[in-house]
Amino acid sequence: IGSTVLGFPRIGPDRELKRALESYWAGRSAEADLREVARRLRADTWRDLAAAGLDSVPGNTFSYYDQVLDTAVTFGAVPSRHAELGLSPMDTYFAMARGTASAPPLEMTKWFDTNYHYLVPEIGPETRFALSDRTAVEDFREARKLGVETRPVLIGPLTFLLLAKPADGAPDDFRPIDKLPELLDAYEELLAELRKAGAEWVQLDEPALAADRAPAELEALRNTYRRLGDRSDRPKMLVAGYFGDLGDALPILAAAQIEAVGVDLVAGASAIDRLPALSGLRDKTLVAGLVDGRNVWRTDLDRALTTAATLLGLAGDVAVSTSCSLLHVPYDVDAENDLDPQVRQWLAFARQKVGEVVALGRALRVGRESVRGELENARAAVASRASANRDQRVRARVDSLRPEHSRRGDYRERAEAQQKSLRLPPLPTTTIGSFPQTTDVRKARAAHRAGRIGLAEYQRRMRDEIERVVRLQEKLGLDVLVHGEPERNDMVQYFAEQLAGFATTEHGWVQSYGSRCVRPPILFGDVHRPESMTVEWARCAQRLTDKPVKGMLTGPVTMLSWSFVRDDQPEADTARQVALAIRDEVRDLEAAGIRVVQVDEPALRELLPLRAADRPAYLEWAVESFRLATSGISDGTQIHTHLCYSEFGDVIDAIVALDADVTSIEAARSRMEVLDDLNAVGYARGVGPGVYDIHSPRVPQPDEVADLLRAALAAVPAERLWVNPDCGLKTRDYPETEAALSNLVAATQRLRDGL
Ligand code: THG
Ligand code: ZN
Repeated sequence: IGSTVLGFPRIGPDRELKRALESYWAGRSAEADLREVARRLRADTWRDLAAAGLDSVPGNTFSYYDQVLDTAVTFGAVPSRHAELGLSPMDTYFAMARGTASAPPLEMTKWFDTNYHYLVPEIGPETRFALSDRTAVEDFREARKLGVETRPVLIGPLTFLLLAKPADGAPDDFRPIDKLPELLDAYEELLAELRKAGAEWVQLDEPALAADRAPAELEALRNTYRRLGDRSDRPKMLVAGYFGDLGDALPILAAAQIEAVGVDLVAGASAIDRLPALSGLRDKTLVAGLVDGRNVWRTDLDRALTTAATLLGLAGDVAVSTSCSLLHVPYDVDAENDLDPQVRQWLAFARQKVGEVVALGRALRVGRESVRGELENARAAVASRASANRDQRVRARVDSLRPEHSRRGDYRERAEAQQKSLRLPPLPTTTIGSFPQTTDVRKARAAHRAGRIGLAEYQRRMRDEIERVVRLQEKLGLDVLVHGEPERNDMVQYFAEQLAGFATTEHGWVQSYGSRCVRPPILFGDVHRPESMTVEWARCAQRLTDKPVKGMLTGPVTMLSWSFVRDDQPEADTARQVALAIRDEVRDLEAAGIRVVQVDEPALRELLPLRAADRPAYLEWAVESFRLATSGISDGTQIHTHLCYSEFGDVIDAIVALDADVTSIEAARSRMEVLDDLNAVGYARGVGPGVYDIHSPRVPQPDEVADLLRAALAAVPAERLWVNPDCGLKTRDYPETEAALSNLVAATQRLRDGL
């Protein structure tokens, strides 16, 4: 295999696929146009990867939407509600991804602990697996025609089934993994076709092995690769496990009848010590994931070579690779024009990482001398990064922290002081923060960014918008108002642009799901807040009204989770620095007369480690950093937090430990059941279970909202129950927002009258 990468971005260096998809969905272009854009993206990727000097180029890394969805379609796992629509294959695929008026889409959820989201296959006892789509084979032939021999990448059968959920109506004891033997029939057929088409290698991705696996699942792993391995009419198999140490699955793979094992030596560096004991590796290729596939730092090539050298005797052959697919990083640092040259020198995006893998492979095969220049440049970058980034004032401040900095007064006293200051009615109403972003607002932001309007004109337009939003909330009769966030695009990006220690990119797009992308900021150094970030906007809103205006901030865990974070110190230390910057902002808001501050942590659950053993340590720093950010104020200032989900599961105790005065959560879809979950763990603070789903354009009727509130009142007393939508309103229109909020207030009033 030599040098390779496990996968590559596919949205296009200029987000060509995003535009082609959205134009097709809007009916502005034909299927053939979309296919042509896709064909070009694939061809460019193969050509670039081959030209860069990779010994083995991954194939089948393209997807119109999601690789898990592709796998479901490949093996015929199309739910009947989508199959029965009678659409073309392409439109059936998009119906599964996005739904239609009559058929809801597959559920979407996070791909392990990354920020990528996949579609959850629905598997029931009736699912009939069969090789139904031959895209993987066609992709191989297409590349070969262009002169590139690829190694088709497939999701492994075990990971596919472990990520699936039982279809509606499946018996309670049914598990998708029960269908493994039938699925393997279809995999065997695909492997045989790939072999027939001429594929020498195939890559089967099994990242599910980086999470805790039950003994029966490990047994299924053994059986899977015994069965597939036994076939003679198949390509050689590389089974790649990534996103962590494979734990008990590693010896099983080492002993399996496969030709190569891929290990993630970045997220799972602990595996290195266990490799020498695995004699099964002696006749296999060890594909060493030495280049971080999901962060943006340039690799310390000397260190990687040292690691590679220790591996040489342990396996039949050692190949150099990325730790995981490069799907999770942007295309090209060279596309950035405004990056600080020093920071730029520390970075490697997908294209640069391909170069690193090639250099490492050459150093191993031909000798270090053959890549002397690359090694020297990398060494200089590593040295520069190690000597920069130290802000002694930030470090001294973190070092001086004591436990009392993360503690607030007794909740009952806080609640009393807050009620005295805020004088809220029972069942106070509020929103989560953002109001619809009108075209005028977007235009003003873009014009300011491009220098077409000056700061004063920009601020005037934003203030006008804030005034409009405040007046609207007063008219609707809401109790705790917000300024509406017209000045913000992405919340993490907004704060990153203002904090020292963060860089933002122009073109650093990473696919989040389907056609949607984010540009994660790069947290490269010690973080502090040179100036207040939100105070002027909040003050502007508070001046307009006697009602309390809520200040809106993003919490430290979410800032980390949605950024590329430095890897030269523990995340806990980085989180503390970010927390202190937010703490300064919370205090400045309080000093400016803002009596309610919301610190959102929608990503609290997202960073949860894949292995249960690692979770307590994570939750400890996550909770501590939130408390550090929110404890620098008087009892009378009310702290809210917002979490974008309702199934707390593993984080419910942490939510109690955050010690926020009010927590708003998603609940409309789970019919207030989350309140019982919170009661069960002794949560006794304010809670705002979302009473309507902002992800849908549907306007809830007052009766509906009143019913939900009645259900909520059965679990939470009126003094603690807040009334709010379940998330920000940024993506909605004004007409529906006004109607929904008006109904929300009317329903609340009805319940208040009955108290
Ligand atoms: N911000 C950041 N990361 C995130 C989210 C976020 N990760 C998790 C979650 N939210 C992902 N959800 C979305 C939802 C919408 C979009 C992207 C991720 C989206 N993006 C625009 C697009 O692709 O057209 C671009 C947005 C922009 O201009 O910045 O709609 O909220 N950091
Ligand atoms: Zn939310």
